Amino acid sequence: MDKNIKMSANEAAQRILSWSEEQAAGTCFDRAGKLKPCPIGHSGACCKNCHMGPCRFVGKGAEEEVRGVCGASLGTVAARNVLRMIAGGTSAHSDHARDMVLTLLAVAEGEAKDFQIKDVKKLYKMADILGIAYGDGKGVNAVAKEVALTLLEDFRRQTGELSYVKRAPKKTQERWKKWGITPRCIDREVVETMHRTAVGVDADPDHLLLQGLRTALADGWGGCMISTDITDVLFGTPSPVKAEASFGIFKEDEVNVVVHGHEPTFAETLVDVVSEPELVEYAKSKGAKGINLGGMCCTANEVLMRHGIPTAGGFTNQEVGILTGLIDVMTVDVQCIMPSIAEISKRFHTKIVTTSPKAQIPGAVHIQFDEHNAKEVARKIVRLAIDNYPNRKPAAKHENQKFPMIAGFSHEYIEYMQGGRWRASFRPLNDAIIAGRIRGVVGLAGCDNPRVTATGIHRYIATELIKNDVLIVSTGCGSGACGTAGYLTPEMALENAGPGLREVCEAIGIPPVLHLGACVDNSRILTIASAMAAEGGLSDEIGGMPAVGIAPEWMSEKAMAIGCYFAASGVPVIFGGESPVGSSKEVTRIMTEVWFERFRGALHFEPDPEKMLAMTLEYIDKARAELKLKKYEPGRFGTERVLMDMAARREIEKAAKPHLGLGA
Ligand code: NFS
Repeated sequence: MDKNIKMSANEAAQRILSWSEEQAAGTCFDRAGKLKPCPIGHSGACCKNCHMGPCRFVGKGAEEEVRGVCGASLGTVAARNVLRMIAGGTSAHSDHARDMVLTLLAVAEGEAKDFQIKDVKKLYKMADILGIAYGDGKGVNAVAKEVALTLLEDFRRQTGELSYVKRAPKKTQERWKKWGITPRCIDREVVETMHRTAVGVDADPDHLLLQGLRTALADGWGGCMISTDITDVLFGTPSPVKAEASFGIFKEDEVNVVVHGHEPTFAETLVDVVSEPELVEYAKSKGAKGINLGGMCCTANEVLMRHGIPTAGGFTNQEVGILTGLIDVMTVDVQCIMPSIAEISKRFHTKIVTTSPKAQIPGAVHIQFDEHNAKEVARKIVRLAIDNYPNRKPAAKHENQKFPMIAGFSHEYIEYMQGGRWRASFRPLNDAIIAGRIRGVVGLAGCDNPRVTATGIHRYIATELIKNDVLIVSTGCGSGACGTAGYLTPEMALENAGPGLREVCEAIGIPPVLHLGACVDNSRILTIASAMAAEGGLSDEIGGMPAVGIAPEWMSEKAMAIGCYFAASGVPVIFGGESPVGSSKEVTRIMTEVWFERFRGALHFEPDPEKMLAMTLEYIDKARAELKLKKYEPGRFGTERVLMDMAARREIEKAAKPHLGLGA
């Protein structure tokens, strides 16, 4: 068997990678083969927070006897390393969120003419939460301005609490208070984390890790949630859309523009301009039939969720996409962009365009995007792509494989789909769990990773969980992995789901894996879990729900921040791969047993996919037993309220204009 077979579980990627080997075009898979991770740093046993080191904690008894030059123990060092990852991840999500707040402010002040507020209802919902008055002749922009200014405080407030903390169930908030981890704001928590992990400051692993959780909560209930909300307000709250995924989305006879990175604003502008008749005519003048927009990673998820723009998948697909030779321009903004794409693109005609003032890549063209002149910049980049279309080189590897998919499951839509516009609630979901029709819920998230068979563990976990009647909500590259495998269709439920989950999916017309959006949209899982707690019948806090978070192929610091905010919120989380704190038994115990005792969440690291699955089901079944729910038995359900089917929902809404959505 070709060794590339092991690189990616995506068959089209395998074919392209086999071809690329002949061309000796290095990809992350080749580099992962050549660069073995340092086993000392990989398990958290290396400290480089000052220049007396790096100090490496190796040998027998390292945990008990070995000390760094400053006297720090292995537990201190392993905990500090985790904290710095959390701070890095929180910074990434939250800096993105800050830009969203500033864009909302610019729109409200009439300074970003190419954007408007699309979801006024959601803006008012935010205003309600933030205690901002609206109506009574107060204009939408005035409300938006106040919302933006209030949320800016969440970055710089020195005392008090993050605004969105109050969205969590009361009991969850009480746990945070008790352990002193309620975040004050975003920037202060990140700065304090960097301070406390500097040489000679906080040395108590448990005390350090509590600050890690506080910072992670600032990420989840701050950066991520703010980002999701404002993106919905500016560009529309998602509802289900049909789209396609994998490398076949690139068209041979059209100009292909690909958006890659994380920020939605520039990509939204591209969505607007690519259909402008003048640009389409210009593309035709160069021999193309039209302009085709596609995406990669989380920028892709943003425009997929709202417009059905097709995706070529997640992190490990970015270089592979370029190897198709069909991408005329790839725009990149921030995060998860391999600098190597500029190098690999030189073999073809592809132009890489960096658009953020924060990120430039040697070998790429830099055309800076600014929300004040958004469309102008977008048109310039599309013209660049059109001019580049005739330069395509024959030596490349085209692929036709693509799968249909359904995306666009916002919190709001999930509520709507369970009862229509007038009876929207989480009751039917809770009832289905109570009755054992749905055994539990798993958030399948995080990166895909060239250190394993990329996307393969996501697929395995998704397949096995739905067989076991576990409903999956997915985000980020987890969604990409499922989408490029054809798992995001309702048919997937018919073919693979257990009998209870299948019945629920058929009744509502949904896939068994619900695509919730980008990684920042993990915040949608927090709001869904809070709504389930408020609905009653299950746990009255996020902790104790038959729910687990899994990031089977994680690699980014952002994933660490996410895993920790779920753990602090009450969700047991399982990450794949070797543990980054594996060298310290003490830190491992705190992150699993101690956190579970205090918050009912935990963060485990488990490289074996089968064990990951077994742990997940065990957590779910234990939670069911503690909630005194019916013991899960495949195909045998208790009684509960009937889920609304599409016909019943339409009946209720005859008089009202139905919400845009799947089949509605
Ligand atoms: Ni999340 Fe999205 Fe993917 Fe990992 Fe990177 S793209 S923000 S970090 S690699 S899931």
